[in-house]
Amino acid sequence: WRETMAEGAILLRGFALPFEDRVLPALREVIAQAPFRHMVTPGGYTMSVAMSNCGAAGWVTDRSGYRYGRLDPETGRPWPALPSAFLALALAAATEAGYPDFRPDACLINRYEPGAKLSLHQDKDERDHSHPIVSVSLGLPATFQFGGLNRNDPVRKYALRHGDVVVWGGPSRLFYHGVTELKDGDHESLGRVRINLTFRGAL
Ligand code: MD3
Ligand code: FE
Repeated sequence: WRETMAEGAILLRGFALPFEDRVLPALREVIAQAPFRHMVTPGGYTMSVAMSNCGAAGWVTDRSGYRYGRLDPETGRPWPALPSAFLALALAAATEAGYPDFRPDACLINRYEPGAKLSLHQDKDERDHSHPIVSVSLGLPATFQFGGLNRNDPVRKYALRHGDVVVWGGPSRLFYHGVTELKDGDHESLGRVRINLTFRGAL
């Protein structure tokens, strides 16, 4: 159940399953306070993935660029706090992968409906790239792809399923990655969506 995808990238199959009873209700509470929205890229495209955030800071994009901010631009209020169930899951996964000191302050929540995708990109809006990133997949399965440090490096594909967790640190932290168009399906607890929680040390 523990697989190395690349140097520093560890896939923990099903690691989130024991946390699901606490994580799913907490997710619903966060979304009630900070609803999913389709953000616009600096290039003017509306993203097919709907997003929200919790934690001290949230990742946002609009015509002026990508950044982390303490306020939800839709409501003008601070992002909801990181639920204790989210924090417990992120810390347990990071510890399992060899990062016992991980202290996430931002959790991006991505919602994929059938057809939604995330093009190949790097995560580099965080201040300190020495922190790992912990990613939790929930709901419908997705095809995740990742390459290397250059956009044209060859990509490898992985199926990420409900409950899978990936911890990205070290050399893999800045690898290009993305998610191919979500296929339709029906997940027993989440329905026709995939949710991804991405925990980061952003500030
Ligand atoms: C590899 N999200 O929000 S999570 C993102 O499934 C993002 O929603 C995807 O990429 C999703 O930025 C992928 C897995 C992931 C997250 C961060 C990474 C893979 C990564 C950072 C470096 C390398
Ligand atoms: Fe990313």
